[in-house]
Amino acid sequence: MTEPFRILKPGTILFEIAWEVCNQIGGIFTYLKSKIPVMTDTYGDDYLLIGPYLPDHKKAEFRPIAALDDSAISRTIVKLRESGFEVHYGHWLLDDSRPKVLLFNPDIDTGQLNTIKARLWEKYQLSTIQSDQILDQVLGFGEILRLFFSLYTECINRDQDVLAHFHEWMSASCVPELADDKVRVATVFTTHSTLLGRYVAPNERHYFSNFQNYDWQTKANEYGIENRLVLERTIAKKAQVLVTDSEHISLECEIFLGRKPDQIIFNGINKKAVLRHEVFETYTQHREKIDDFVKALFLPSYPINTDKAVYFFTSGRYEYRNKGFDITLEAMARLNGKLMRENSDLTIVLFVISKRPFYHIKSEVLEAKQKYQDLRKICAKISQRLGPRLYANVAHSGGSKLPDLNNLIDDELLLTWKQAVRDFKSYTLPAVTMHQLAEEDDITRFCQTAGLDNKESNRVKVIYYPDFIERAKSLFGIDYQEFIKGCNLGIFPSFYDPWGYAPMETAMAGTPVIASDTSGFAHYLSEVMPNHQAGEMYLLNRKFQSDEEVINGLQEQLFSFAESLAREHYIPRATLPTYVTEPLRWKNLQSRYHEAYKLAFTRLHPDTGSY
Ligand code: 1S3
Repeated sequence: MTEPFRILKPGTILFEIAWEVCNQIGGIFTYLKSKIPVMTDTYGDDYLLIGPYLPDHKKAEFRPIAALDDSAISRTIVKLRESGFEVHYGHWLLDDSRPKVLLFNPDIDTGQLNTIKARLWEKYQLSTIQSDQILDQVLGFGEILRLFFSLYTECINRDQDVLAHFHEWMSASCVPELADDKVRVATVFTTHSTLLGRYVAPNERHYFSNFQNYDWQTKANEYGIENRLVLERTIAKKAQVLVTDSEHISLECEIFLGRKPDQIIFNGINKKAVLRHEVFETYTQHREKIDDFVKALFLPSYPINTDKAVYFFTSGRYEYRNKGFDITLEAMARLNGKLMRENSDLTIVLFVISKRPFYHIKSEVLEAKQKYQDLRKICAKISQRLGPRLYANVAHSGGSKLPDLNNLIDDELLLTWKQAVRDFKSYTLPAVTMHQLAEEDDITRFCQTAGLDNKESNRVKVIYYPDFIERAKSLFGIDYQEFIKGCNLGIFPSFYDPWGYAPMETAMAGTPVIASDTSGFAHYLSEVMPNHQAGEMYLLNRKFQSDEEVINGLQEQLFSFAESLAREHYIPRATLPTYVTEPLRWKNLQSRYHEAYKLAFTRLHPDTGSY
């Protein structure tokens, strides 16, 4: 048997730490989920993840390990628990692997928190007098991590190496002290965005022309995030190795964080991109499920022909402007106006998928789904009963003419049918938002004011789905990956999206994509495939165009896409060539991390030479 490929010395323990471990929020969750299978294949039980234990954690995805053994991890957990910290140890239940995870409750004792704050002020002039719940949790989580690594390195052999790979500032507040206290842990800090970028970009029109001239302190003050930024800068400076995922964020690191990243490592994918013959098959299969839901929602109010409808979608973390939801909605509203004026018979359904706080799925939506299913059952029953009668009639009459089907239905069946049709009918407009939101947001407000309210005459219908699409609880009966395969186009005109997993996943799934030139993925594409000749990839120039120009351009693009799709029978699908997709597979990106990890160990032990 050949040894599995390892990029670290045998016995090295590798921890990956992120706020999104067992906690889906945005792209870092996708990053971890897609990377984990390769990591567990390579390192097995020497690979562990650490995240925060939060009240609304998806308990279903975490299976605790009941009995602790005599391992270093178990002994460290016991010590942490004895010190009063809440530590959960178990497996993260993902589709393809079951990595071990540690979850720390970040809500720690106030007295303890104050001691940490005083220490951080003394050591790093990090002022946290003006704190908030998130920052307190970040510091609490960091403190448990600091203690964890200090204790853990005392429990293992002196010659055993430990590497801690942190993602984003929220998971990494312990990094400066780990370095200064000389804890035997090599640290790699990957920043997937910068705090200042996330705050400033959506609010400043000429962000991409101006960001290189910003003074980080002035901007941080302006946006009220100085304490967080000082923390982020200290982490970036003290980590042994700093990594980021795109050229743009690398520049932000230099300007806002005061350190040029050691490496730019693109984000990867786990599975191969779908092949050409698969894309049509999977499209039809998943499209049917989406069709069923669209019929259930709209048919009670008015007729809709799903055979001719065009399905667009956009998705991502709820950052209205950063993810380009504002641009997508505005372009769709204008497109709706144009199609109405032209009396077009096109129907476009726009799905907006972004997790928001909600109470429950709206009862009218669940009812519509139930009634549609009831109606389908009754139709099946009628056809079952009618079949033999029709056959008998044809056999009897010699089949010279079709009988009046009404005469073949008995009263009981007719009554059931009429009742079901009556129940199915609705006199209100189909809902725009599928769930009862905890509060209105920019998406619902925009739809209301722009008349995207699903009335019959609208040519653009909207289905706002404020939750992650997961098979077990999704209204479509499929998961997100299947859902995107059943749509016609993904629209991602993001303004600030450092890498952009959503457009990448869509392209890999074989669905055409409109992506903005501000995302790292689109930038990568433009470099390796300058003419986008091999697929339905459309690049939107956002960096240096005004919103008005972008909206107009997008509206035209959407119009011509929808029109040609409705007119021609050909359904465009995108397949990216392997020279584009293969470099993005995690198994091929691993060697880049190898370099980063080696560098971290070399810097941790400068006197022993290179790793
Ligand atoms: C970030 O997650 P987000 O969706 O908040 O990290 C992702 C992974 O690197 C990246 O794809 C995305 O652009 C960032 O925004």
